Amino acid sequence: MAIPNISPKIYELLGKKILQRQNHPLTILKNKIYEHFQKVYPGVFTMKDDFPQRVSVEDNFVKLLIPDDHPTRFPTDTYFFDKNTVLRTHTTAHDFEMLKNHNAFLIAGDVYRRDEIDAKHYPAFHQLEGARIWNLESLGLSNHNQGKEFALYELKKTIEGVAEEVFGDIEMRWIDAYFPFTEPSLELEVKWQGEWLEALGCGVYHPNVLKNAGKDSNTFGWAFGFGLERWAMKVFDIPDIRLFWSDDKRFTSQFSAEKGLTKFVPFSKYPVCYKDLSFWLPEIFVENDLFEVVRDVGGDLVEKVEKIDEFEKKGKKSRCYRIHYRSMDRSLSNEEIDVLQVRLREIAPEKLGVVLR
Ligand code: FA5
Ligand code: MG
Repeated sequence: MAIPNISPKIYELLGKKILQRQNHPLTILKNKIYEHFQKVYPGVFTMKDDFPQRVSVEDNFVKLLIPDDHPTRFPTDTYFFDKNTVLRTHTTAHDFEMLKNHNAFLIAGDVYRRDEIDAKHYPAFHQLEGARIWNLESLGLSNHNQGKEFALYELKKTIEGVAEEVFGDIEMRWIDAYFPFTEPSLELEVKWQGEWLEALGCGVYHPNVLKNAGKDSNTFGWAFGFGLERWAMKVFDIPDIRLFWSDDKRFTSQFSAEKGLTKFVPFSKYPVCYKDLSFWLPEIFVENDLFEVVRDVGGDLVEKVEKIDEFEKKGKKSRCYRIHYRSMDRSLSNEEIDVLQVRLREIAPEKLGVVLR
């Protein structure tokens, strides 16, 4: 996959500025979380959500100790403008700028990743980042272990406070996680449609990250990154992540800043249309490349892409993927989907090196 690898579909999303739409559920939720922090920690957190989407590889990866050979560093997973700048893959890229002048902050923004397609995944989503740092001496702590313990306690308490305010009384659990830039690292999962859904990642800043931020060695603290869509799906009962990007009035008209956290009333779903794509694999095949090609052809009509079959014959590998086409706002005709499918069959061999079966 060559650089730059930002497709026209992604460029379209860059201009959507969803967090500036005051009556959009993601903005309503973001404001609710901001208000919670203002109420519980008056004047402590500085809020900023207008950072540019294009960030340096340094800020997004290097200073966060994400190694050169980590998959997220490759154009298979991340959108590159050029070899030194990317579409931010997380809001943590902005921590360095904020840490220059603030000891506690919240950042919200749209982030981009090449990813699978289904009700929970979309190549663009929103994160709400939070962080807080202290100085060991000013808290009367004598070493980093005490700092770590303090920060971890503070972090959990802070997040549980938000969760309680936003979700009320719900089932959730902490699990151990790994991020190169925090130690320890944790994830919070919440129950959604009977399944555990990963709602945020967080942890105690790795000392080298704070060093990269220009802080002295007595500094310590925590950071978190909420997946705003994941929380919003739970809070507003929104069943599909693609709805957040929809301009369908039947969706947008249901939410307002005034009404706050209300439940979404689903409108009837239009029928789904399945089309399969079978092919022999080339030497190197990356699923994310297929997802992107399908998305480029079908846009938001693609509800899901799933692998349904796989076999090997005389050393050749075959796969079959099922593409679920469905529109949010109208019935699709078989002819119209056939046009997309023909187009897909044209460009898949060219872009992916597969041989169609
Ligand atoms: C991160 O992005 C870290 N920057 C979070 C963090 C910040 C950790 C500060 C420590 C300190 P992760 O890739 O797990 O972590 O994403 C964070 C959250 O974003 C996830 O928990 C999930 O809720 C949400 N998320 C991740 N991928 C997607 C996706 N494709 N679609 C929607 N939401 C997603
Ligand atoms: Mg994660």
